Amino acid sequence: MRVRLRTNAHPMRNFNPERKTTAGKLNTASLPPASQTSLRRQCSHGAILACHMYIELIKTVHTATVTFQRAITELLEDMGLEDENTIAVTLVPRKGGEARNHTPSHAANNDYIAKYQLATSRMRALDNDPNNPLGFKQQANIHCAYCNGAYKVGGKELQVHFSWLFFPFHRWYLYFYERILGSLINDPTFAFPYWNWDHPKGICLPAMFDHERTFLYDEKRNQSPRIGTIIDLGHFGDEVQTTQLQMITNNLTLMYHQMVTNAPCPLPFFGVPYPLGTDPSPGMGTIENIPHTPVHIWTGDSPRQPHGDNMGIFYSADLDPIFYCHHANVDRMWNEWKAIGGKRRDLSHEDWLNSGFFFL
Ligand SMILES: [Cu+2]
Repeated sequence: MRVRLRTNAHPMRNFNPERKTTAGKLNTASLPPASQTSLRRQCSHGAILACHMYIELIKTVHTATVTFQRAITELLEDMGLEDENTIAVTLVPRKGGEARNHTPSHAANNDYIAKYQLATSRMRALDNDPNNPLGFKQQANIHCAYCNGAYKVGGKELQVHFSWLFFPFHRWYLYFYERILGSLINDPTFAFPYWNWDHPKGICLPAMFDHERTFLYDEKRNQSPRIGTIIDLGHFGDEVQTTQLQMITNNLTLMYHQMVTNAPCPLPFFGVPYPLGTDPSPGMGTIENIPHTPVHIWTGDSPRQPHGDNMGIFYSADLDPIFYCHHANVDRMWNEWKAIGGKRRDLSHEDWLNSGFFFL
């Protein structure tokens, strides 16, 4: 099946257009210059301000009641947000389709997790026929094919990372995957949870993926950052020794810069243009670079696997079910970014709009 961007569409996540944003409150002028490396090492007053602004930005768009963790409580208190225990996303049905409510993974209930486990187990069972295109491994192969040189255009590798193809390719990829899961449990409303790593409450490895011998668990995953470890959204291999509170602060600061200061208009956010037949990998957008890539590296099993399998390298990333939960949140950033306002809107270039991908 081939899909084209122009077919109107972003069926996966349409956020309620009536929702209010806090765009008017943002004051980028008061922030220090965006230096990701220095921000990771220190927490200035400006960084705290950026965190606060990012919290302001996201707290208008979530609903879910969750349990506070200690460090998170401290941070929220520090920011005067200690009563803020409801976050959420409101979704509207796509045209002619059923509503799909995407839940942050930390707020998913047991019934939902059981459903997700069941759908994934059935998808894994389809691997009994290695040629079944709906099977877990064949689905993973789709992503592998688009980033490990399976397709060539004009003699050049076709690559869906490191350019403006990153967001649209992954959105369509998740869209079909989600529909397959839903069809396997006869629930057309089934929707991925999203790993809410940009919020203090979702900042650890989601618990539903960390139960050994279940269908959402993956053996090839880094064993040290498991439940309770706060993710480092700037992780490129080095362990950062710091407090939990500092790590959360760093993360939210990075998010603020990648969503707001470093991406005031479309190209810095989506990535460098990649027209047909030109060299692949011209350059990443802000979110693809950080935190998308660090989350992959942080989750992959680099201590035990030579290439950081599964999540830490393209050919195997999708063999870890958490890939989809991670990318559901990456995809969410696309909508969140546009909701900030200003010049933040979709690209209008013909080359981008006419991009197409095959999924079967
Ligand atoms: Cu990815």
